[in-house]
Amino acid sequence: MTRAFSGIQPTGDVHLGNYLGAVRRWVDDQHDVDSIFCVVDLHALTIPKDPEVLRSKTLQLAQLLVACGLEPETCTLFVQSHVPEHSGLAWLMECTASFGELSRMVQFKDKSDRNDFVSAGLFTYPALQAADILLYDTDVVPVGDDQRQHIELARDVATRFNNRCGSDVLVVPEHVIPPVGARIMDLQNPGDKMSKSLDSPQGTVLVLDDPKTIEKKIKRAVTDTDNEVRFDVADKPGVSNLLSILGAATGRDPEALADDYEMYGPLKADTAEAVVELLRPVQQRFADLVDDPATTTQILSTGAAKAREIASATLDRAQRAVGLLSPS
Ligand code: AQP
Repeated sequence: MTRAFSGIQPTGDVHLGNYLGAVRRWVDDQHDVDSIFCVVDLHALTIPKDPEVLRSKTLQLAQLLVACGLEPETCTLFVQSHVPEHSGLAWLMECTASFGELSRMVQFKDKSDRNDFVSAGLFTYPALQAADILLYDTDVVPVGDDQRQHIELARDVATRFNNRCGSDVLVVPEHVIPPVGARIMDLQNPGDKMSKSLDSPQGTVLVLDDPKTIEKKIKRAVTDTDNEVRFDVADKPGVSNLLSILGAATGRDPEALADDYEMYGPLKADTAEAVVELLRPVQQRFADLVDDPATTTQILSTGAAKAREIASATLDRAQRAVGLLSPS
């Protein structure tokens, strides 16, 4: 069976971009592929965090993923730091990726420009991400468009490792990026992608925003003055973003949807309504789960044990292949 692996950082509140670009497809495909999903808390450390906030965001994110529809009896859901093999393989990947490759990562450039303190971990984190993926003999990595470059790096690093060690030690994965919703943009700055760590509360629709807030944010989305509804990302980024959101929420083609509208008002109203309806069941399930942390903690513990079985075999194989002496 094809194996899928993907992760999400507990760096803030999950937004509509995370949901449409990644999480919803994890949920939709979990019965068709062997699915492994991870709350990547080690990645969240690349930018300093309050320890208490990180701990509670990690649990809350796991609860939200279950509320989104991940079924613990169907897929494997765990927290990255509960499986120490991630750090073990990351070192081998850091020693396989080149300084030049890591320097070319667009996310590193963006995030290092936005932060006063730039950790070494922020620079090397694509190598940890490669390790996350490669530990599970992953065939496909369902992600949003912003992760394309990192998955390419994981492929290059796996191929180089295999070439150096003279065998097929690591499976070279493919990324899977959705045709619609792969890059949801900030509603106030449609030139920037919607992001957890960008300080743009009015431009970011959170999965747990109440219906009135969602409606307000979408109705105030930046468009332009000519009132022509057309899907044209370069010329009309704000309008195209709304069409993408509506298309992703309703399963329709954003370009075709444009023909249904002559003015921005109705487009915004329909987009807001579609998003509210899409998120309503998630919010209801989350409300049931949030006061019962023990259930999610148990799910994560079972998930980590399942994940470790696969991860420890891969790490051992990679360590032997690279020339590390076996302890026994
Ligand atoms: N705007 C987006 N549109 C579509 N997909 C998106 N993803 C993120 N932003 C968008 C996808 O969500 C998954 C989880 O993302 P992540 O937690 O690994 O972090 P990220 O990609 O760096 O996204 P954020 O929300 O902007 O977080 P911060 O601000 O912490 O970096 C990934 O599959 C991603 O592609």
